[in-house]
Amino acid sequence: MREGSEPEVFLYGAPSSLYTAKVRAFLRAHRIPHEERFPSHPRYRGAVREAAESHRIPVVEFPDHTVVQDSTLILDELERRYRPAADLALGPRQQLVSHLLECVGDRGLTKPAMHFRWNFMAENEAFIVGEFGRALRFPGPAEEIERLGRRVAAKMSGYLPMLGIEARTVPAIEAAYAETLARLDVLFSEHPYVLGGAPTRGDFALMGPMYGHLGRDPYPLRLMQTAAPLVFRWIERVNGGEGTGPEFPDAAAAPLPGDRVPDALQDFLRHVFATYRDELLASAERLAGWVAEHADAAAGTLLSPAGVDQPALGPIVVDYHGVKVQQQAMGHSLWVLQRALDFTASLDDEARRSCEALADEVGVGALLRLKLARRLTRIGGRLAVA
Ligand SMILES: N[C@@H](CCC(=O)N[C@@H](CS)C(=O)NCC(=O)O)C(=O)O
Repeated sequence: MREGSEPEVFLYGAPSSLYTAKVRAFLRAHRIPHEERFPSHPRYRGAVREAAESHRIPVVEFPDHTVVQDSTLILDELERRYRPAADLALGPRQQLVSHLLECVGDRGLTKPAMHFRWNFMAENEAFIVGEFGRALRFPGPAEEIERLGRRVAAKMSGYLPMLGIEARTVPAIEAAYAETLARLDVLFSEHPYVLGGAPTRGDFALMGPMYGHLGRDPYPLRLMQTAAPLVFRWIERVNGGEGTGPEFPDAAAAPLPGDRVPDALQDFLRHVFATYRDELLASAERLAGWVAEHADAAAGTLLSPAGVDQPALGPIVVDYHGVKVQQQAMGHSLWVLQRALDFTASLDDEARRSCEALADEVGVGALLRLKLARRLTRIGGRLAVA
């Protein structure tokens, strides 16, 4: 926070939370005066959680009492209020990339993020249990922090099967993540940020998994520092609001000119979407199944059973780098994807052709030509058909 300035944003979240990392990165990179608070804060318990209509973090409250949950909607609101010059300067292809990276940050790297957190307990357990406990009760007696931390840890680690993370799939998850790190390391050896010399929305989205879990839990942090030191430095640069940093003294502090998308970033997207594309396409089929079964669902009909804000839409089988993975279809991720589809549809012919050519290049052409069986919306923090 700028010294002596009043907070302009209150961020309710936790250091170990994936989606909080995305919002925090925006606030830090843009040096916006803010105050981060735990969900144990009395204001959260007393008013903010109810206003957010969600039990999830991050939640942001502005001094005018606007409260927003969902990291994607929070970044929309922050962009509306702060109008970041770098994002406004992006060309259509670069904007498409920002949307694709928002999809990646949503669920495209969840498998390595959850695997490297929960399947390396010898290194991670004390840290992560403590982190969860402190978010709920700090300061407090050590036993109480541990008891609360273990309770949250049991819930979160329980998500592994529905994400398709099991002994049989772990080798593919680890091999794919090694490739992810390698491709990002090349990217950040050439550019300070994903699209050049200034951080943009894609950087923030990627910070969710790459920092929130993979860049600070003990085991994956060591892995990143040893296998991909330039990815680690990118994290420091974004969170520190470092600008182009000492590595790139000559880089212009702006996105690349001419709507250029670095080859190394295209390589990274091609790699992640080689499987994430199929997860999304299979999820879209599940949505189509739901729509067929609820042919007369009025606009506003919730897709989730009571109490479920981000519904799983049923089991899917996906080819994940050569291994068949059984997991749940992801309703919320289709809502994030819909934003990319809306963006492409809003373009004039020339820009759309250029974006579609890029999409084909990185293997997401079919995804961007997808028509969801119904438009999705969010009502009271829950997923619904529009
Ligand atoms: N789509 C939401 C996801 C937020 C989310 O799932 N946050 C996690 C912490 S990183 C959470 O609150 N989980 C609670 C739960 O799974 O019950 C966003 O982008 O903000």
